Amino acid sequence: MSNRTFTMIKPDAFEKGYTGAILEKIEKAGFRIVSMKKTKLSAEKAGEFYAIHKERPFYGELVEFMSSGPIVAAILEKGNAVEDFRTLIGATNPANAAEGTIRKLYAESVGKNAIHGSDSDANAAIEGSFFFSGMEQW
Ligand code: FUP
Repeated sequence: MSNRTFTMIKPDAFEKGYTGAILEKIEKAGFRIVSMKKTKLSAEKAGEFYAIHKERPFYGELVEFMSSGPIVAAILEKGNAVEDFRTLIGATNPANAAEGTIRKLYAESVGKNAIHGSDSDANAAIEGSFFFSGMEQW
């Protein structure tokens, strides 16, 4: 069971001013913020982050969107972090997301879906290291 995961509040949610509400939901669900920063991805960096999706038809759009504005990146801590956080954010497509989930509340489409959550312990470590370095942070 993992106790850390990685998240990004995506440009759509940041732009609409949902950052505070989303962070409140995350903390109320029992996650502790280990590291957090507001930043902006270059297209190159966004492409690198999502390299696993390079062959998918939506890759170009995804990279363009993720580099279109500020994001908030964070490392979160809680028992069973990866799985519990995926439950909290809901399905990739907000149309399929459960009531009360972050994507149901704040996402507008499958592409502009408000928030990212790592899908495995291994990816949480890789993604966390992409934004944060130093033992005190990860
Ligand atoms: P998730 O793990 O829920 O973030 O979803 P995926 O890893 O399958 O997809 C990563 C990102 O690609 C999504 F957050 C948004 C984007 N995407 C699309 O734009 N269209 C799709 O059909 C699927 C994913």
